Amino acid sequence: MSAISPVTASGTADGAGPRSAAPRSVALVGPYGSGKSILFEALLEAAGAPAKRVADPRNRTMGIELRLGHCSYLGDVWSILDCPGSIEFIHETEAALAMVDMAVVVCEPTPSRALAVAPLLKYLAARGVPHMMFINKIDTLEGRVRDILAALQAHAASPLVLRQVPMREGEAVTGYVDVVSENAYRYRPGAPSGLVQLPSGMAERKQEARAALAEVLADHDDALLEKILDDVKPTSAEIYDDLRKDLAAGAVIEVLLGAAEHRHGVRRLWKALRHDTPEPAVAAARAGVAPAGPPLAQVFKTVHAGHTGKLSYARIWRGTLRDGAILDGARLGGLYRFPGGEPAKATEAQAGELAALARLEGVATGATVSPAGPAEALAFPRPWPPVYAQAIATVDRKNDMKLSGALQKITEDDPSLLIEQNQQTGEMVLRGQGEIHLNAAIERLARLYGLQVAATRPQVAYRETIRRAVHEHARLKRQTGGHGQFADLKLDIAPRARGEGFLFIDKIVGGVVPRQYIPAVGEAAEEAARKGPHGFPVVDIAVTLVDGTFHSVDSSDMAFRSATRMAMTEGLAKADPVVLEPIDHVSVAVPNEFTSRVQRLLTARRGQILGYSERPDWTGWDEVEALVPGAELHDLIIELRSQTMGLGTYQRRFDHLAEAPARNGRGPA
Ligand SMILES: Nc1nc2c(ncn2[C@@H]2O[C@H](COP(=O)(O)OP(=O)(O)O)[C@@H](O)[C@H]2O)c(=O)[nH]1
Ligand SMILES: [Mg+2]
Repeated sequence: MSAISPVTASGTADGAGPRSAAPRSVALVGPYGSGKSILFEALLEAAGAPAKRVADPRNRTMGIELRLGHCSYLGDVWSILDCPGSIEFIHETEAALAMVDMAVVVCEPTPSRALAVAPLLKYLAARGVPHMMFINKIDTLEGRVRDILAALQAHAASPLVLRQVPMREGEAVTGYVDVVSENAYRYRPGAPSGLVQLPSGMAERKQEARAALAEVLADHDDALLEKILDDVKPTSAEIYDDLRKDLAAGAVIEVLLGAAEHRHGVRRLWKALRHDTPEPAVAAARAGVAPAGPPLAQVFKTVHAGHTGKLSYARIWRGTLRDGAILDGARLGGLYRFPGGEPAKATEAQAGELAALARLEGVATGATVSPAGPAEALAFPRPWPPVYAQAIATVDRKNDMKLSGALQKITEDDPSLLIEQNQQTGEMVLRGQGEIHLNAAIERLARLYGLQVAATRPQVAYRETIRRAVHEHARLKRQTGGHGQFADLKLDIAPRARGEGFLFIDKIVGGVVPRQYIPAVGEAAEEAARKGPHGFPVVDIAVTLVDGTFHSVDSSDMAFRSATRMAMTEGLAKADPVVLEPIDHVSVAVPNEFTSRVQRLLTARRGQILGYSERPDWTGWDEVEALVPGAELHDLIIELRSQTMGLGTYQRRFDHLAEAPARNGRGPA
């Protein structure tokens, strides 16, 4: 058992209220570089469970690793998740958010960076996950907090309420005034902030913030509203109570300030978490977990670590899970908590906690498990549509059989990866959220399954067609030894409209080609169309058998097939063949300040802009629609992200085939 054990908590001096003794879970989310990992470390440190700094600097800089930490703060047990900031691992973050009781959105103290948290705020509001905001790096604050708040508010569905007013000396933020308790605190290096006298000149700003907070809360509290109308000052207890209820209901978003790196505002955040994070039963109800029943856990992330083997990170939704339990037919081979962010064996984990379950072979990410046998299934966030693809092939072809099994496993671990065997190109295509995401998957294939794979740009599924009708005569006459081969036929090969497909028409009259050979002609014509003069499948043609002759002894199915092939090969080459390329309907979502840039970007990729409109329910965002050749989409997401602060996303679907621009008269450009 780790050092953590739940204890009944009692109220503390500030904002005392009913307190939870049940373990709770919180996720730190926010854009890359906003300071989540440092805040994670600071929270653990303040709770007496100091975390090691992430050893691998790449993990820190790329923000691709989800990290779990456990601690107890003032007697309450907490599981804390440091979520990846990289958009390519957004599915992990969304999965984590479905598992926690509270989310802390960490953001930069700059109005222009507010846009970066918009997608998260949308997601949290849509999923009903209670959340607060932590404006980090307050030591670098240049403008006014109210301007940051206004910028953030534009992307939030509920009112933001400021819990702290910064105290400044010159430009520097030296502390804060707590809007509810009305106490002033000065930041102290390496120590909790100290209570100080309210600086002169701050009374007005504090009053203003408090009135603004009370006004928002009064929207859901008639008694409070009456007090405000009667000019009676609401008590702190009333405000604390309302704030907790409204926050849990998603009706307000409280905003805290701090500097994780300097450990400023960390205890204030802890107290807010402790006071305002709902009971674990609330998240369980949101997830659709029935309140009564056997212990139940849900896996939200799967990793394969060196010495611990497969680890399934899970939320315990109900009851207590014990090491050694039989889950889904597999014996639980260890249970880990992460005091200070490092794995430590535990004997059990309780409802409300996040824990890592070891060696649950065959249990996929998103699955539920219960020691009582097959568990009730629960919803799990759907991955975003893939935006990036690579064709992969084993370096050593004899590993091909092993590859499909391994791919199956890695998609079980990470549902945001998709595998597709392309029928036309024969390639195995791996799809996901970007280069880093796919490289991580390829690295797992090597590390876990010993598979070296080469990744290449996937081939485009080109087709071809003809632009001119031709009449072709083919005559097969062979005399070898005894039996000869004879077939003679005339085909009309003509273009059809786009999308009409292949058609074979039999116009033989008077039995000049006997009935029994005609199906062979039709089949051979269709087969011959599978590879046209440019090497691609030929589509949208009509082949008409108009005439022919036969020999009563030497004619056969085989002879007519051969003659058909000859006629098709010759005929298609003369029929002005042209390569067709797939054109996709692409819908790009971006903040509207990037709309015209995106239009230029798509145009440069031979896109035809269809128009743009406001993104439904996304104030300040547009959706640009265009028809773009599939050949131009391979790295679209990379350029799109680099031009839109990483915020642009797109969806695509096949729309139609169109003539590809010729290169030297042949083949796709
Ligand atoms: N000035 C300042 N920098 C900070 C603060 N917190 C984090 N940083 C810096 O912001 C950068 C990103 O921090 P990190 O925790 O890795 O961000 P993450 O990507 O959100 O996990 C690092 O260089 C930190 O040193 C802070 O409170 N003040
Ligand atoms: Mg990080």
